[in-house]
Amino acid sequence: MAEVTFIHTADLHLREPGEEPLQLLRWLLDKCVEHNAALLVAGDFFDSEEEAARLREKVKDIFSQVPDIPKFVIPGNHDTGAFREGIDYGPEFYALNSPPFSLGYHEDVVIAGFPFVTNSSLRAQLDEYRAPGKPLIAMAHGTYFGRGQAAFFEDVRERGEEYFPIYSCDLEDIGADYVALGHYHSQHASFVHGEMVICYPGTPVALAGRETGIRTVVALTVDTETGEVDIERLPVPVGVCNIRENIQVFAAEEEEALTRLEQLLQDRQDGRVSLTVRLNGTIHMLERELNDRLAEFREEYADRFAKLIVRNETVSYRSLVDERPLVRDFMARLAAIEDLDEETRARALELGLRAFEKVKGHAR
Ligand SMILES: [Mn+2]
Repeated sequence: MAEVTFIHTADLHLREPGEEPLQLLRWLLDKCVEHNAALLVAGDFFDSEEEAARLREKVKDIFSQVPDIPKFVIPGNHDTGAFREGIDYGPEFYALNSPPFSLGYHEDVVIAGFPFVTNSSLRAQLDEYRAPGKPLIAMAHGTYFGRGQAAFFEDVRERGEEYFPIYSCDLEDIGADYVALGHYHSQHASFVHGEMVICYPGTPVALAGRETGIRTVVALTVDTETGEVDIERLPVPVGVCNIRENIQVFAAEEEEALTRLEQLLQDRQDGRVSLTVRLNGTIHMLERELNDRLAEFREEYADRFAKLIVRNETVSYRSLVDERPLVRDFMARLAAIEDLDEETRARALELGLRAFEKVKGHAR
């Protein structure tokens, strides 16, 4: 059994200033050495062509330190012109940058790179395409449109960038074993379509708050006899990651929610994590009292995170609960219902309290 390994990432958006981008690049290449893998960058290696010009010498130096590692890169919408012929990024660097597609080779695996083209689509670049043989990896930088896959489209729309649509039928025509995509930033997403493994690795370092969760790159192995692909996510030890959590609060059980908050702060404490916690639901406690308690947590935990935000988005129903026995009875009954998940219970209480408030002043 012969296996060939690659490390797949995309959307590094390298830019000056700072050491972080170069640290990321060094780490990536170290991983390639460790896994005896070739590097695949599925677009937007640089944040812009200007940044590419600024960073070129430094990137070339880092690449040249691992002259034996093959590096396959396609341009994305941010760095379309950064890999024009003649630009030297050192040995074993392959820019698959000639539209409609360019081929690269590593051991027995063929890499078909579809460079980003403005106002185009993957379909438009398949006219002259004939499957170049197997096993095959396809690389493209664009937006996958598929049933139940609205997240990719939403992410690109939020950033207001071009789509470069990719449909599953286009990928079927390409017939790859692995499809290395880029352009979707938010998080890692991989799925199987027919015989293909399709993967967006997400940005390796969070560039914006909407990119949540731990950042990873993908190590994939291709079995050159069967075409079978295995993927593994490698956590990136550089940069900050954004974690968002919600805590549901149930009126008169605030202490329980605060215990969960404390547990969360302990579990998540990490100098590289930017944590946002939202408290939703209903409270009986005075709002000021809850805010004071949250301020204490912030004070205690703030320096254990890259950034810590704790938001009180609860609604107080103190007087309603205190003045109306019927409301307390309703709450007790709701609390007594077994096998009701916490979010549903909190939501039911919220709706119930809102309704009680509306009829306030009417017959008791
Ligand atoms: Mn992009």
